[in-house]
Amino acid sequence: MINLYTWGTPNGRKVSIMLEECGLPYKMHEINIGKNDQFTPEFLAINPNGKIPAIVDSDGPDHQPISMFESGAILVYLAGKTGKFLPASDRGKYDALQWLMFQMGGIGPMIGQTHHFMRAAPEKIEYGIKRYHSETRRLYGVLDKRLSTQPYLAAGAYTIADIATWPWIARHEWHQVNLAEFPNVKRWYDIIGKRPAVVRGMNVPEPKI
Ligand SMILES: N[C@@H](CCC(=O)N[C@@H](CS)C(=O)NCC(=O)O)C(=O)O
Repeated sequence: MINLYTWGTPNGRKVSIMLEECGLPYKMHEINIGKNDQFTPEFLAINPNGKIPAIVDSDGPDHQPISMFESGAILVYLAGKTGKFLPASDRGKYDALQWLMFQMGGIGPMIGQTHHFMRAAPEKIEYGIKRYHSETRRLYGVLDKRLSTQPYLAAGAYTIADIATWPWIARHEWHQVNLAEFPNVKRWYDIIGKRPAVVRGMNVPEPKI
């Protein structure tokens, strides 16, 4: 059984989408980051970095338990466990991994900063808003160009690179990007958004009104 420690954020939903896509049974534990649940000793024992998502798989390598943090590493782990969503060929695998790293090092942190400066910061700091919004738009441009020649981000197939990126693009209204300006991203976004596992994974945990 896999225990998933998560909250309703793009990084958390990457993992719930992957678990749903792989058809792996899991038990979800809500870590309310607004209430600082991520800093309890019990959770820090699983992720010393104090951030969601994390998993504990009772049936890890050699059938021994394993705990994992960092959403990208968790996706690679689950792809290895199931043989799904990471191409078997070296060329396909490295292509998927480079786009996964592009998400982990670019899309996630930069859009995260855009959300912070646009929505969370107690004062509206023009410099921060401009800096991260223009970087966000630049990253959308990279995605759009890539998706103008490819159906998915990597290896001609739906992979963990798409699973990692999609929940961030799902927050396009938060970071004030009009998808109509990035038609290839929009096509990709619409197709993936119809996958039943994506719909289910985006409801973990159920959004609270
Ligand atoms: N690189 C990490 C980032 C994780 C992350 O930033 N998680 C956020 C929610 S999306 C969090 O737990 N924030 C709580 C905090 O920073 O205290 C990953 O991809 O797993």
